Amino acid sequence: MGLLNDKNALVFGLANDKSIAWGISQALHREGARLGFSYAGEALEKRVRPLAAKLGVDFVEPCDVAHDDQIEAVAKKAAAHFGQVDILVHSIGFANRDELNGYFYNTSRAGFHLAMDISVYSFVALARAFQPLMRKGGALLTLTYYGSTKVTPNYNMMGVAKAALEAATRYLAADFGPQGIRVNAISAGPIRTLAAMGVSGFRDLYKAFGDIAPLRENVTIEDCGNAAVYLCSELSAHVTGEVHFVDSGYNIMGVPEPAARE
Ligand code: NAD
Ligand code: 0WE
Repeated sequence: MGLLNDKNALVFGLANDKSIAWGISQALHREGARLGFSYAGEALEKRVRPLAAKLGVDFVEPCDVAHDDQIEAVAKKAAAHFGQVDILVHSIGFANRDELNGYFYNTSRAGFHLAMDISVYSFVALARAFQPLMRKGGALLTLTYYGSTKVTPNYNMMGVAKAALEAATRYLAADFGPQGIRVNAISAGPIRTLAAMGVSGFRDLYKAFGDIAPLRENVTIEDCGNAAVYLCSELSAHVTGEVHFVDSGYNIMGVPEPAARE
């Protein structure tokens, strides 16, 4: 018996087998959920289709979340395919590369808008579009990062966007609560995904994390998957509006242990 038997789950943000969305998809599948995937655009289809095949997923639809009509279209297709949706996973974040370097005050107006649109508004828009398909016991889940509350060099505009995403999680939780639908976020430690690669300073940050975190280990997409099972199943009934850290305890540290600094 899986923890998610008879549940339909839609996952947004799958790019490849390194994606946090892939770790989450595998865990939801393991627990018996029926899955659907949505990917950003044409270029990713050839990566996402083989992953879908591995889990027997036959709902694979494009959706660039920058466009309301594409969000509407995927919701309509999901209604026809699944009838009802129990779980929606939002694993999407984007800022222009220019916005992830140097001084935060150099963030352009257009860059600010883009990062907020793709990384924050899309969660709100998806929640609204899928609300008619969701039922009591449903769950919405998004992915955030510690740079939302503590300054992380170069994370810049994404930190501001994640702060807004965490606030949006709380407001959505209040909106959806009366319908018995919960809304939570996983705050994951640094993971070597497509979105993290080539980011300046990521290597050093990734290494330092494993030295400083209480558990002295980096986190994996499988860890995120297991936390997602908890947050999307009855195991977390009455937990909503939360930011749940999957970070080896990194966020509790004020100052690194002397031994970890060597
Ligand atoms: P990833 O590159 O595998 O996933 C990011 C996804 O966002 C991709 O699938 C990409 O196609 C999608 N995306 C970007 N623009 C889009 C658009 N306009 N429409 C639809 N989809 C779009 O990287 P990831 O690290 O798995 O990122 C997933 C989430 O996890 C993001 O919200 C990220 O901020 C968050 N996160 C990542 C880390 C990390 O260290 N990797 C840590 C904490 C949180
Ligand atoms: O949220 C993220 C990734 C965010 C991200 C990354 C990119 C790189 C490529 C958003 N947009 C883009 N746009 C691109 O063109 N993480 C939590 C991973 C991450 O990214 C960082 C980090 C960490 C950690 C960027 C700077 C500093 C630390």
